[in-house]
Amino acid sequence: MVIGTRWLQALALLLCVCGVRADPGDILQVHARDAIRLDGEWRAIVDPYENGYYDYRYQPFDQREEPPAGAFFTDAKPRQPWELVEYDFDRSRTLQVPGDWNTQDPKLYYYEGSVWYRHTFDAPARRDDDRVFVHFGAVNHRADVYLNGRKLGVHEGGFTPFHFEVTGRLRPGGNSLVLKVDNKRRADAVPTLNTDWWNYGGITRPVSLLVVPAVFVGDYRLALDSLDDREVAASVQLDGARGGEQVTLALPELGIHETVAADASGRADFRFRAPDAELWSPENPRLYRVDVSSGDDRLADRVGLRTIGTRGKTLLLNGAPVFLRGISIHEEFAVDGGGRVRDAAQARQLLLWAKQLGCNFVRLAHYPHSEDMVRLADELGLMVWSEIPVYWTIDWENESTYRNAEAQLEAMIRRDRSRASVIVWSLANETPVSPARNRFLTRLATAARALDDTRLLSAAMEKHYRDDDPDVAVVEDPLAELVDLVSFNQYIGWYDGRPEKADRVRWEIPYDKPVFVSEFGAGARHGRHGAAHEIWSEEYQEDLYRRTLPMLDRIDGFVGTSPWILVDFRSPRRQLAGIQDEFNRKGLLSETGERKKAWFVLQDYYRRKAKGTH
Ligand code: GCB
Repeated sequence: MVIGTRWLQALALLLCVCGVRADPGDILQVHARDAIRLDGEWRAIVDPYENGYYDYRYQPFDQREEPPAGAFFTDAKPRQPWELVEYDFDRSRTLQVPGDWNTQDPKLYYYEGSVWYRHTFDAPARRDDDRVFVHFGAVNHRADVYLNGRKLGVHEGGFTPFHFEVTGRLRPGGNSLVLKVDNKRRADAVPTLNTDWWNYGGITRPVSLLVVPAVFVGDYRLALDSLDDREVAASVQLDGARGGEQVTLALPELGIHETVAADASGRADFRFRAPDAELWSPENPRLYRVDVSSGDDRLADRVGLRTIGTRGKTLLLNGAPVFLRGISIHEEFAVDGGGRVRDAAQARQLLLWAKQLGCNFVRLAHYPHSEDMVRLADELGLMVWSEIPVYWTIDWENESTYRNAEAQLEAMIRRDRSRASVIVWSLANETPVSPARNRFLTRLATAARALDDTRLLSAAMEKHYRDDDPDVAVVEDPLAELVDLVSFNQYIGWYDGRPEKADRVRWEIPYDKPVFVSEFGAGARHGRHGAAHEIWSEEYQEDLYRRTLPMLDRIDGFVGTSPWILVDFRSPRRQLAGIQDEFNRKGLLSETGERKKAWFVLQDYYRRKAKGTH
């Protein structure tokens, strides 16, 4: 988006703030391009009073025609010896990007507020017509972004990518990119005030510059459309196109090379057969190289081909019944005292643990994880559930909250809809049934299907007990009508009675759809031993797993589970000293990767499921 005039800039700003989208111009699939990474040490100023943003009457500096030097985004220096400028990025501390701030400095551990980040860089080499974008993998939660003192826009939502076009705004050297990053929780945000995970602030995923031709591939998607005749459907969206441009899509290993002319909107649709293609599956995560090009622009990607669907209560991968041997994962890696996953190596370690457990499926909770995670899942052969942080008590009546949720859903789906690993988009987690919530989630479901009708929709729902029989658990929710996979979380033996209760509960789930148990679990401190009835002992957690798994096997239409959770994770809600110490202890691994006894129970169950002996 090139912003030519102040007026347009003001309008764009308004749109950004209200609409939550950073930029209508598209540049997706950045992993398939050469990018210039701006990662490393950035200068940072911690600004709890937002002194660099508001004047002393609490009026924002960035609404002024000529912001004063005191506005931090001007990245100013005194021009005269007597000039008062009360900050200096060059003398300020540094923070690592990508990275959360909480685990980089003990003083920032609990911090929720604004931090200014600044990075300087030279303009990349480009030809006359080339366009330049700055792309952010994720910033939690709100980012106000400025380049050379001018506002590029605002983005809200802590786990999805966004970008701005900066063509014509760069100086040859010494460009100043400034972000005000604010992770204050808000009742009307998504997620809302209350969550059971750490609210890591910062620029948590990579920042890159992308140089592309005037007309470039903004987005593309590709998926196996029909199993029987191995028909593949793909579409490419050019940005800056007038129509008529040639677009080529090739899968060289399959001998496919197709060229189509773009329509007036820059879109080119492809449909072809790939009779020799091997299908992607956890047992054989075959990926094929895909080259997409138009004019001088080219993307190089790798994709898997598979189908996912349901028939009655059966889940079908590539047309055959499949059982999801899953585990839930938070995007956190605290082995070395860190917090939010910082790089692909940490993401890989989490997924390798899941593989060691015998999983073929991971639930990436409770927000979109990094693109690395999903791409590694493609490579390692793990099916993925991906979700947005519509968690617990969202402000259901608030239209801007809805738009925020939908923007996050759209960004998640558009980023990952060519990933074979992703089989489920999930809309919500444990949300209380009400007419307003049902309307909100119905709209989200419609939006999700319009963006991608090749995957399953789900949501983690809840159960209740039948009034006339407390041993009969029922899953009934208007949301179940909207989704393809009926999923629910249940904590029998932890929040709900003792583990023995699992031995007698029966289930009533009145939908002709597959059933997935998206959470169960119990807390245990690694190394704490005791009898099976002693809470927090490894034996308690082990006993709960031993009793829960057979109970789940008794559910009609049960197609898999993702117990809570792979690794202990930080949560401000977990305050029991000596046991929790601000960690949710339901991990099968401690935060440093040590196995608890329940790990082996689940591993054994999954071995038997994999062999089909269960
Ligand atoms: C849940 C939530 C999850 C929590 C978990 C727990 O139902 O979905 O985010 O962390 O329970 O441990 O209470």
